[in-house]
Order: sequence, then C-alpha cells, then structure tokens
Amino acid sequence: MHLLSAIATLLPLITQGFASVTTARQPHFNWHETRYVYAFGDSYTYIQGTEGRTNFSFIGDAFNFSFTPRELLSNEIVPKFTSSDGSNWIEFLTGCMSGRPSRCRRQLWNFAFAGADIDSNLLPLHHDYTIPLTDEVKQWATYAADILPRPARETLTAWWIGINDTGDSFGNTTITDRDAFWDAEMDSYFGAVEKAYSRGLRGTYLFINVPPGHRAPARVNDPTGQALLKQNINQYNSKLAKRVQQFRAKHQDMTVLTFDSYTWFNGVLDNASRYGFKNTTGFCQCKDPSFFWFNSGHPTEHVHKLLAQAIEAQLLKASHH
Ligand SMILES: *C1O[C@H](CO)[C@@H](O)[C@H](O)[C@H]1NC(C)=O
Ligand SMILES: *[C@@H]1O[C@H](CO)[C@@H](O)[C@H](O)[C@H]1NC(C)=O
Ligand SMILES: *[C@@H]1O[C@H](CO)[C@@H](O)[C@H](O)[C@H]1NC(C)=O
Ligand SMILES: *[C@@H]1O[C@H](CO)[C@@H](O)[C@H](O)[C@H]1NC(C)=O
Ligand SMILES: *[C@@H]1O[C@H](CO)[C@@H](O)[C@H](O)[C@H]1NC(C)=O
Ligand SMILES: *[C@@H]1O[C@H](CO)[C@@H](O)[C@H](O)[C@H]1NC(C)=O
Repeated sequence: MHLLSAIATLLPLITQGFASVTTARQPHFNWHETRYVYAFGDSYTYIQGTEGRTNFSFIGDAFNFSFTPRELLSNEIVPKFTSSDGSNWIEFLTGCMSGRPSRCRRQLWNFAFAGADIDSNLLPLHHDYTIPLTDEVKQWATYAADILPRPARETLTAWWIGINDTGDSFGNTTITDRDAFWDAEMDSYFGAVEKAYSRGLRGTYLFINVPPGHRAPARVNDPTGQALLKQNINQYNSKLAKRVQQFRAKHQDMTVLTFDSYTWFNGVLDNASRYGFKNTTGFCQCKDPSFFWFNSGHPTEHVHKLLAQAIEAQLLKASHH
C-alpha cells in the first residue's frame, strides 16, 4: 500500500520531469557540425550524377525512378556540371563537388531535378522524364531514406523550388484565381515537406524563395511579361513566407531557416560593379565572371559562388554554439 501510494505520488513527478525535459529541448543547429545536406529543387540546385539523367539530375528520372542502395552509394557527382556550367551554390556551400558524396566532409544528397515544378497535377511536366518536387520527395522516401544517414543534429535540408512554377504560370490565362492557385501549389509543396518530415528527415530545413526571374535576360525586352512575372513571383514568395511560418509553429522540434534569394539577387543586380559584374542584362555561355547570367534564365558560376557565401554567412549566424 505504501509502495503503491509512493508510486502514485512519484508518477506525476516522473512524467512531469519527462515533459519538462522534452519541452526544454531546444532544436539544435550548428553549421560547423552539419555533416549531411539534403536538397530538393530545380535547375538552380540540381547536380549531375553518374547515375543521373544528363543535364537534369544526380540520380534517375521519371522512367528510371528507382535505384538500388548500391547505385545510390556508388553514384558520383560529376564536377562542374550544372545549369551554370560550373559548380553551383550547394556544391560551393557543402564543398561536396565531385565523386561519391559519402567521401565528402559534408555529404551532399541532392534530389533536385532540372525543370522541376512542384506538382504535375498543377502544372505540366517540362518533359515526360521530369521528376517534380512531390516525386523528388517520394523518390528519396522510397529508395534513399533507409540507406542514407540523417542524424537530426547534423542534418540540413534545403528546399528551393518555384522558379519554374512562377515562370510557367505567369502567362497562363486559364488560372483566373491566382490566390487559389498558389494556395493549391503551397498545399502540394508543404504536403511534400510534411512527408519528408514524417519519414524522418529532421533537424534543420532551409527554405529559399524565388529570385527575381523577371530580371533575367529572357524578359529584358518584354516589359509586359516582366511585370506579370514579377507580380507572380511576389505572390508566390508571400504565400511561401506564410507557409514556412506555419510549418515552424507546427514543428517546434525543427530549426526552420529561410534565405531571401529575391532580395539577395536584387541587391547584387543593383550593385553589380561592387560584386565584379559588368553585364547583368545579357548572357554569355562562357567562363567570363563579369557576366551575371550564363543563359536566358540561369546565373553564372560566379553568382553561385557569391550566393553560397551569403547563405553560409546566414547559416553561421543561425548556429548555436
Ligand atoms: C545594393 O542595392 C540594394 C537595393 O536593391 C540595397 O538595398 C543593397 O543593400 C545594396 N548593397 C549591397 C552591398 O548589396
Ligand atoms: C547537355 O547540355 C549541353 C549544354 O547545353 C549540351 O551540349 C548537351 O548536348 C546536353 N546533353 C544531352 C545528353 O542532352
Ligand atoms: C535507366 O538507367 C540505366 C542506367 O543509367 C539505363 O541503362 C537505362 O536505359 C535507363 N532506363 C530507362 C527506361 O531510361
Ligand atoms: C524551367 O526549366 C527548364 C528546364 O527544363 C529551363 O530550360 C527553363 O528556362 C526554366 N524556366 C524558368 C522560368 O526558369
Ligand atoms: C495552366 O494552368 C492550368 C491550371 O493549373 C493547367 O492545368 C494547365 O496545364 C496550364 N497550362 C500550361 C500551358 O502550363
Ligand atoms: C551584355 O551582353 C550582351 C550579350 O553579349 C550584349 O549584347 C550587351 O551589349 C552587353 N551589355 C553591356 C551593358 O555590356
């Protein structure tokens, strides 16, 4: 009887103790300790793998959706093979630029697919072999999640999507209710994010918004398209900011970071000479670092390098020591 009542009085204390330990546990993020970086996105983020589709992916495509653990682990990053024809931001950021990701000090596991929109139910695929964001997550969840390490304290996942969605939809006149359209896109986007979370991809998420694509060479001689695209991007980015905030509030065990690429691109374009750029309106498919744009819609390697530096500075600022 005494024992029972002792347990009865202790029990609330024990459970209380657990509860306070749980709530007191702050999400931990330190860029210096981050050893695994996952990425989902489009051509701005994709890297070339020996098991990937040439010019589109690190691994697989819609027709070659599955892979074995052995294919994944022996897959090699082909250096300087991105949409900038050099290394890209996430390679500069991680320092994982060639060979097997598992050999890198910071392993880069990159499921971005060039030309990806968020969801093929909302916008048509660019090619029949395209893997949209929702399927990038499905691909990771099905074939990679049980193979690759992802300890929460050492894992950062980058989400950068919407460049193609905004570009593909600004002139689409069948979308009469843009507010509802972007809500549907965000439902789909964050459905995929929740899927990654519930499948155990934890730790830190970094969300990057859409850069000012209306300033790319594709639009310089098209003031009407430019204005429509700018408006579309602004709508996307404000919807995204709200969803990120909701995700953060819902998952207090996560560190949720953002990088405002829209403001960063504008800042560099507006002060081009300070960053060593001489040409921000044309493009050059060459190695000239004075060009901002490599082609009509993608920045040069020099931009990717500066972008990685800006993102790293923000990650260091957000780090707990
Ligand atoms: C460049 O111009 C922008 C305006 O877009 C300004 O706000 C920004 O801070 C400037 N400076 C740098 C170093 O980017
Ligand atoms: C990949 O892209 C490069 C540059 O645009 C092009 O020359 C090459 O033919 C492409 N390769 C394939 C297999 O599509
Ligand atoms: C899938 O990828 C393998 C290896 O790259 C290739 O041999 C095969 O032809 C691809 N299959 C399809 C359907 O594209
Ligand atoms: C979207 O992706 C494709 C690759 O399929 C690319 O050629 C195109 O320029 C991109 N669109 C925008 C608006 O960036
Ligand atoms: C325009 O948007 C609608 C609605 O999302 C979509 O079904 C359609 O395929 C889009 N058209 C083009 C050309 O992207
Ligand atoms: C930028 O580059 C394009 C393409 O080479 C060229 O036509 C244009 O004159 C250049 N603009 C400036 C300001 O140098």
